[in-house]
Amino acid sequence: IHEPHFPNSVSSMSVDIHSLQKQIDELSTFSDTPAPSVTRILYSEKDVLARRYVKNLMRLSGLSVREDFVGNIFGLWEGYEPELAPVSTGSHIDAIPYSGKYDGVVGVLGAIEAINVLKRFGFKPRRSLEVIMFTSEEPTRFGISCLGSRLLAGDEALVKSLDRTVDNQNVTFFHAARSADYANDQEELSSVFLKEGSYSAFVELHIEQGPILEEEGISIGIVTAIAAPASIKVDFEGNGGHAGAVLMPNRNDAGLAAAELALAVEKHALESGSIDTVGTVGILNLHPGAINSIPSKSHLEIDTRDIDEYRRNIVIEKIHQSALNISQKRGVKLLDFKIVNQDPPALSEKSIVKAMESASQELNLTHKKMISRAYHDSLFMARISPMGMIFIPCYKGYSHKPEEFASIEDITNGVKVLALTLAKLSLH
Ligand code: HGY
Ligand code: MN
Ligand code: MN
Ligand code: MN
Repeated sequence: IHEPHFPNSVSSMSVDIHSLQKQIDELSTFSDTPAPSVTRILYSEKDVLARRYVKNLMRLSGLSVREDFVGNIFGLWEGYEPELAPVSTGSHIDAIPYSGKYDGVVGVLGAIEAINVLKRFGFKPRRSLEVIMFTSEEPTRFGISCLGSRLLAGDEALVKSLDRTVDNQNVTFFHAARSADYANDQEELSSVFLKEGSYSAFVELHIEQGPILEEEGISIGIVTAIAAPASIKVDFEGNGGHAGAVLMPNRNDAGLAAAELALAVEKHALESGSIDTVGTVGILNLHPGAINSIPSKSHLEIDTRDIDEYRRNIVIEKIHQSALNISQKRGVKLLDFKIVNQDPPALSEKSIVKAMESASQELNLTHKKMISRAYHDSLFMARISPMGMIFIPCYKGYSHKPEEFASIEDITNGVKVLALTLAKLSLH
């Protein structure tokens, strides 16, 4: 009979911080932009190299490794009751252009190290433990955020839409997936869907990507909810023409329509009635992009979020209304207003929040409950499994830029809380 093997003197759990730091640094070298920035795009040559690096680390930790058709990578440590639903943990390693080396990576390399910590300790998992590296949490290449975890959670409409999705070099999704040895068709993609109950719990370790923990000198964030993200693609079309010859009253400038809509996004977010509403126009392209040619086409992509889904949806409505008014007023055609995703928020499972809190307590780490304003793979794993997230502080809350930084002490604290939380959930 297996009495629970439990790390009783948790303080002696040891994290190999030098190897972990070295791995974070090595992984960051698989990048399409020069250090200290990191750019690692779905199915690119650097992404494939980074995947190989992670699979190798999983194998070195004695995990049995498998991949699904969209490229989610799983590393399993079988428990002594392998028929029970496993406990899973993980995050992503893809990186948006010119970003940092900790976003997502801490939750993948840190999860593998958490397994090493438990093995070093002689812990025997009851429920198997599975580390997941999710494919493409960032929307960079095909405009879809959390592609891997959305598919694990099951999304037929997404599989269909991928069949006609191309990136900005006009490469189709399936051509890119095939080039990285993953899915060839929709049927293989649908085989990725997981059944409800596949996991008894999912826990993600991630940098906060906000300033609160550092400002308040708190070591661990216990996430209680993840904000509701949405993204919209908009295309305007006007007549364009010669910048010198066309007089102002005769213009229908698609560039100015986009600029006015971008300001409207800011206005609607500011006037939502809550500080929790945000709106960003991170992509704004003008065609033909010549100084002396009036933009005949404009393409903008809008990211808007809120912890309150209803309030966020009102902002989306107002943005749509503004786009129609601007096109009317300026005689510019609104070619397309496409809501790419409009996701509900997710709540963490109470029992997992408790496990993370008691793990922090037992490790004598200060901690606080908080919401995540960034989205994560946890947002979609919450659709098929009880979910929890552990935050660690990051320098000035910087993220999605090369100055992103988390100290090895904070990463070590996060790994220990993750290891102890996984141990508790595995014995549950
Ligand atoms: O944008 C986000 O919230 C995530 O970091 N990709
Ligand atoms: Mn035993
Ligand atoms: Mn990110
Ligand atoms: Mn992330």
